[in-house]
Amino acid sequence: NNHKSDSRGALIVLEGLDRSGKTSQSSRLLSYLEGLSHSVESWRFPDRNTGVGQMISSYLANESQLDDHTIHLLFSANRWEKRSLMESKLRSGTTLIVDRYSFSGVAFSSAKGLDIEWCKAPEIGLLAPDLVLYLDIPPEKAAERGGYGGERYEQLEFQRKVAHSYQILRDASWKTVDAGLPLDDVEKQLREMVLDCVTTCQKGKVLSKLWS
Ligand code: 2DT
Repeated sequence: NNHKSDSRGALIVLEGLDRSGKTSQSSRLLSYLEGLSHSVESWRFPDRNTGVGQMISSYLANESQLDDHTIHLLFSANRWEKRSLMESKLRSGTTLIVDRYSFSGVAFSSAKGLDIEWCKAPEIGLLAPDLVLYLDIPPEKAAERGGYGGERYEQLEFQRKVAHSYQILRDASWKTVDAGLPLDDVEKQLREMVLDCVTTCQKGKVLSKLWS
């Protein structure tokens, strides 16, 4: 029996401003780990496929208006509705590469002026990532990259505030990569960090909860 009971997949989160390259790097990391025959899935939040996700999606498209607290709680609910599936995937050995998580929730809502502790509260008890990868890019540089889409939040002035919120949220456990570098260079750095984390979780590492 080569499976220790506590062997599991890794919960790996990518965070960063819009246009920092999270989505490109998520798919590259997925291919990389698949190539090494790891069981791996790529997830993203918001997950727009659920009922809650559809409400979020129409808010982001400016097709509906919601109070800042309300939308914050919907983003959080959207993670809670995936929590048990997330845990069972991880325990069955599947690594999850997640494009945005609770940190986006707190960074974006607190950038609007909501109290940061209030923003963190509904995230308490969600699974804590094993690794947070922060794709670091100055808001001005991100804005130069082929333009934002038309969604709410995709404006330089607001992204500056989000960058500031991320700075407050970041702790020593986060791994920061210079996302202004060419995609291949960023990927190379991320591969190493991710593989390291996957190996640690395979050997058995306690699955913990936010915020810890
Ligand atoms: P994408 O462009 O990555 O789909 O994100 N957001 C995201 C929040 O405000 N709170 C959250 O909890 C999450 C996960 C960031 C859509 C936008 O939604 C924002 C950008």
